[in-house]
Amino acid sequence: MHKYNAYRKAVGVLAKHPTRIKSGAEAKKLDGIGEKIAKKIDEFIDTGSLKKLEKIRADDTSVAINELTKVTGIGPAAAQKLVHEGITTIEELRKHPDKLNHHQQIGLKHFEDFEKRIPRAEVEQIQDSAFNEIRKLDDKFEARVCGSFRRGAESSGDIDILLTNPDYTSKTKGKTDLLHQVVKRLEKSGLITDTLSHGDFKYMGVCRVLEASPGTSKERPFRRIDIRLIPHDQYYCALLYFTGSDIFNKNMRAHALEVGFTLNEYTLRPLGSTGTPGEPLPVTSEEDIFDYLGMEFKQPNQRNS
Ligand code: DCP
Ligand code: MG
Ligand code: MN
Repeated sequence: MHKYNAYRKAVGVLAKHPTRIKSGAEAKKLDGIGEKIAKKIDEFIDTGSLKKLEKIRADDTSVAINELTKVTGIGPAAAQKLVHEGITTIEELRKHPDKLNHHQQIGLKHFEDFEKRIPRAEVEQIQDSAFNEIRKLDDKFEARVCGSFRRGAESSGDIDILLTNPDYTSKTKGKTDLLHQVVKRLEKSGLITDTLSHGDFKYMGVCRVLEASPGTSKERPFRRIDIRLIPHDQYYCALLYFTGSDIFNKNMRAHALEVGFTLNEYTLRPLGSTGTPGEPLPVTSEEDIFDYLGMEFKQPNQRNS
């Protein structure tokens, strides 16, 4: 007999039994209950649960969490909360938009598009469109697409733009609205279509360009775009960091510590004898950072691991 049917039959037999069964051995005397099910009954009576069932439940939960965290803005904690509320799939999630914040709602709206890779040629097209607008706003802006694109990838998961301007340095007092100006301009031009989050230095949003081929105006998928405004004096540490890869960064930071420096996305600082970081070192290129650390320079396309 098939396992499923065996369990169904056992359930029926137990349900019909006039008294409460108190052990596997007692149950086994009944028609339709064998050794295996008797053992499960003992396990349940002894421990109050079934290991196998708990494992299936845990596996189902982790599959659901993996699925839901694919939506941008849904982290493991939010996913777990949704699963506890009975939402385990993207399809279910679509029926409950009220349970999501703005970022997550946009993530869900473009779920299928955001799962797609962005071909290199399209990243180039988005780059040209964005840089063209940025330059028109203020030709002192320097902008650069970093991330996997700068490492030479044939396709990328998103578009990471670093932005800097000599008018904005780490010494600049007060608020800067340079990033807000840029985002407004890119919205007006139609490149940026949605915003996930927008601070003074970090923007996360959605963009889209039209098909490049002449004569058609077919729309391409919506794409994730990140823009960061970097103080001019911290540009090269940021460039190094946002070019990645994340693994390369981790290894380089570990090496920096070994040779007495602390490196992050803002600065490179020497560590004193007590381990206290000193003043940021002057850095005017990525090469400078490799030099300070006694490392051979690696081109972006050699930084994939
Ligand atoms: N980064 C990092 N550590 C993280 C996240 C990011 O060092 N935990 C840095 C290195 C990444 C860069 O930021 O290259 C951009 O982050 P992305 O998540 O956009 O990663 P990639 O651009 O490398 O890959 P993808 O093509 O998936 O966007
Ligand atoms: Mg990226
Ligand atoms: Mn990114």
